[in-house]
Order: sequence, then C-alpha cells, then structure tokens
Amino acid sequence: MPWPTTNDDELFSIIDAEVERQNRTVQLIASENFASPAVLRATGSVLTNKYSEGYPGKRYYGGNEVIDRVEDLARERVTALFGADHANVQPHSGANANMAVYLAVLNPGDRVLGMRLDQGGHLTHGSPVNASGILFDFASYGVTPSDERIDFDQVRDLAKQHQPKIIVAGATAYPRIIDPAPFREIADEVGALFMFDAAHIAGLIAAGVHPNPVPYADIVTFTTHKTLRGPRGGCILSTAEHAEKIDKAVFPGLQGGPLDHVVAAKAVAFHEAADPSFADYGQAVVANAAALAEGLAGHGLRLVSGGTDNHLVLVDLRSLDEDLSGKKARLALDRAGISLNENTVPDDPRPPYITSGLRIGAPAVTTQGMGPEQMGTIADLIHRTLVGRDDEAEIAAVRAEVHALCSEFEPYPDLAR
Ligand code: DSN
Repeated sequence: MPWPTTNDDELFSIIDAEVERQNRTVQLIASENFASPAVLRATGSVLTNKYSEGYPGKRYYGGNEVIDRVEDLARERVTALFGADHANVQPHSGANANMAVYLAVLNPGDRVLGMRLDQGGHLTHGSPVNASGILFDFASYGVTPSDERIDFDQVRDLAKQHQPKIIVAGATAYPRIIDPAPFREIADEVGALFMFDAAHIAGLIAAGVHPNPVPYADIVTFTTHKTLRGPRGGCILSTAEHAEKIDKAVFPGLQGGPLDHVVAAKAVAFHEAADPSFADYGQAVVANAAALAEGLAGHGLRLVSGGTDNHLVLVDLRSLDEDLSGKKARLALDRAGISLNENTVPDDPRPPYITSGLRIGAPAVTTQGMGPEQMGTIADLIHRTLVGRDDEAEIAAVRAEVHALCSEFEPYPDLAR
C-alpha cells in the first residue's frame, strides 16, 4: 500500500495514554459513556471514506448503494426503538440537531421558549452566546426555588405572554424526570410546537425507565453518545408532518456530507439499545445515581432537588464550604483520578466558568460494571478529595484507591498496551 505510515507512534502513543486514563480513572461526566467494541469498530471503518450528500435513494454522488443500506438500517432501527414516524440520523452532534430543527420550523427572530442554561438547560436552548439565542428570540423558564423542579406555572405564564412558535423541553443538568405531558398541554394551549431535547436521557427512555416523549412531542432530538452509549453524534425524530422540512434543514440547510462511519455506529448503538439487556443497564444507571446521591448526602452535601431520579446528581458545594467553587473542586478531583465537571446550581451566584456545583453522572461507571457498593466508595473518595484538596498526600492516597477500584472494572482491558 502507498500510505506513508503504518503506525504513527507519536499519535498512537497518545491514544494509548487515553485508553490507560479511561481504564484507570473514574469517569463521572454525566454526558459520557464507554462505547462498545462494535460501535468503535463501525466508527473506525472504511465508511469514513465515502461522500453521500443527500439521503438514501437521492444522493448527489455515485457509489452509495452500500451507504444507503447503512442509513436505512439506522433509520429503521431508531424509529422502531422510540416508536417515531421519521428519523434523521445525520446530525453530527446534538447542537446541530437542535439548530436543524430551528432552521426547519422557524424564521430568524421567531419566538421560542426553552430552559435557562443556569437552571439546567443547554446552550442551544437560547443562550445569548449561542446561535440559537443570537438568531431567535428566546424566553426562558427555570425551576421552582422551593423544590428545584421545573416550574410549570412559569412555563405556562411565559408561553401565554410570549406566544412562542416552539416550546423546548430538555436539560443537561437536571436530576429529575421530565414529564412531557404538561409541556404538550401548554404547547396546545398557545398553539406552539413541542420539541423535546432528550440528549441526556435518550438511553433511559430506550431502556424504558423514563417516559418516552415521542407520543407527545412534534420533534425529539438527542445525542447518541450519552446514556444511549453509541458514537458521538445527534439524531432527530419527528412526526411525518415535519419529516421533509427537517431533512432539508439538516442537508442542505446546515450540514454537507454525512459521517457515514458514525451513522453506521449509530445503527449499532440502536441495535444494542433494543436488546433486553439494555433495560437492565438503564435501571442500573438510575440505581447507581441514587446510590451516589445517598453517599454524598450522607457526607452532608446538599443535592439540588434533594436527590435524583435519572443518571446524575448535582451537588451544591456551598453546603460543604462557601469558598469551594465547582472549578476548584473539579481540579482537585482530576488530580485524584476522578473525572467530572463543575456546573452551576439554580440561581448560582458564580459564573458558568467557576460555578458553585458539581455534576456527577453514573452512565460510564455503570457500563463498566460498577454497582451501588462502588458508588458508596466513590462518594467517600469524592468527599475525601474535597476535604483534603490542599493535602497532596491525601490526593495521592485517593488516587491510589481510585486506581485499585478501576483495575477491577477496566472498560477496555483488550485495548491496553
Ligand atoms: N456537553 C454536553 C453535556 O455535558 O451535557 C451538552 O452539550
């Protein structure tokens, strides 16, 4: 073969270092997971070589008879998984999926209602620094201060006041079930479309442990790499009524050629999520998040909304130490081999780059086979790190315990060199 390198040691030794990091440290970022060997294999396949702008049967390039089968299979599998009329599996990310929906059904300047970023929403739900907030006129709802759950009275009042064209549900840092039914009711009251961004919880929905928004929403978007445990990417489900507009908005509206290797890996993930064992996985994720919550609360840490019924917990660090920001805590935990992210808590006085909270998720540790007992251990290790954050000997001791724990649950033992 004419390729100049058979093995780029400089680069692949860096990838080896990442395999080691994933095998030997704890991954608690709520939006991350460990993709299966089959998903990794499809992502690394020769499908990366193909150009296939368009859709199955309607391409702008030749040689797509195989790619058409891949994309058709992905679409069939995901519509069956969620019970949707139509799927577009081409969005490169969740952000692109959301932008494509806006492009499909809105004109610039149109009104939308979404959840505020600092209350648990997402940048693409109208943040002023994101294209969604720059191009469209978003109003934002939040949580009720007393129980830190979505304030549906506020959603209804804002919907009546702003008359949005779309109401967006969905969150990135909200530890409770999101009930699609009241959103549908409010959308109907004001004549709005209802879009549900299920990025974080798509896997919990597929597993049957959270309500499926598809029967309620006009459009559902999600990412395929979080609780759904597939490759990095996005997907849009819709009623038949919106199918054509959405397909046009993804291509040629927003994207060029699809990433066919990733579409193939999405098809693998949809197949895996339809397996009965995935229901067990979803239940185990929720049980592990609850065990983490119990362990952390046992150390006196305040949890936003008092706990969790999904895959994540949000910790308000001010309950431990007013001076401890989320950023400081995350940096200390990184040194101890515990990977998570700082996050604002509702009405956080600190900015998003600093924050007063931590977001802690169970999808990845559950995939690697850890259970409630290990969640208790991890909660203890997090607490020890937070308390001992200025004591390097304590950080090193925690790191050694993290390595010992992870060595029993390596996600990729076969990839280790
Ligand atoms: N980055 C994702 C998350 O961590 O929730 C959202 O885009």
